[in-house]
Amino acid sequence: ILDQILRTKANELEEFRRPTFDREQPEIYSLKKALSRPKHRFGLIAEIKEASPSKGVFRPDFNAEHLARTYAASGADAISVLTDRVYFHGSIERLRSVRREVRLPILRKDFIIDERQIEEAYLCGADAVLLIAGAMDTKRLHHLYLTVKGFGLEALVEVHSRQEAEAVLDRFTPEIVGINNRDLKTFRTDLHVIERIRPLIPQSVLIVSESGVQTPTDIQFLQKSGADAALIGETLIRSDAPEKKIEALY
Ligand code: IGP
Repeated sequence: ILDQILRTKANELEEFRRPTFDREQPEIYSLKKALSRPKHRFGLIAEIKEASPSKGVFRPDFNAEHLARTYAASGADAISVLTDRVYFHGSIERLRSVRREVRLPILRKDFIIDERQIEEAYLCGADAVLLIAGAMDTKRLHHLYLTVKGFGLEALVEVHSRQEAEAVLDRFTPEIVGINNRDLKTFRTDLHVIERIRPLIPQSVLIVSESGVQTPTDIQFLQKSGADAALIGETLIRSDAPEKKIEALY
């Protein structure tokens, strides 16, 4: 699926138009700071995602702004906003409107392959940008990482395997690494990938475990395995009381 998404993304970029507005809020909320002193005993990045390629639309009454306010009120440390339109039914406008709702770090979740998407994230009020190691070679990844830093933003560098982690670390040391538990070939999630990857990454790097987190036991396992935070989408989005769900998980 990743290859297919990346092809769609490259096509979309042919019609890319740079936003004409400036960033409304010059202040940048640091994801790194937020995750190094989480509000609960473990970090939480709560995700706003309307649909996904494996699960379709999560619920008919999806409301991004309402979710953002609920997450913020429940002690989320940061918000992740899916901005990909074709596969996740998101948009960059949604990120802008979520920005107006919360004073928390916002992560732009998309398939970033071009500098223009990073500038767009900055202009729309994002504080951090996802960079997927599996989407490009490490030279390009490092270049985009430096572009992100150049805008004063932070990057969450996502890996799924030991090989990807090793290749990234050979070239540079990201401040925040996301370990994606979802195998994009089979769509299966396995929280145990952290056990193979964490030992390769320096202690000083913040670790976010992404995808498939559902229970308090999952959170305890991830914390014990050396993660600093979990990035949770579906479990919270499907819940009719995300605030209670967060309380129960944390
Ligand atoms: C959230 P989940 O299983 O809690 O809904 O997963 C997040 O990890 C997932 O949406 C994700 C993702 C991505 C989406 C992880 N990496 C890269 C798009 C692109």
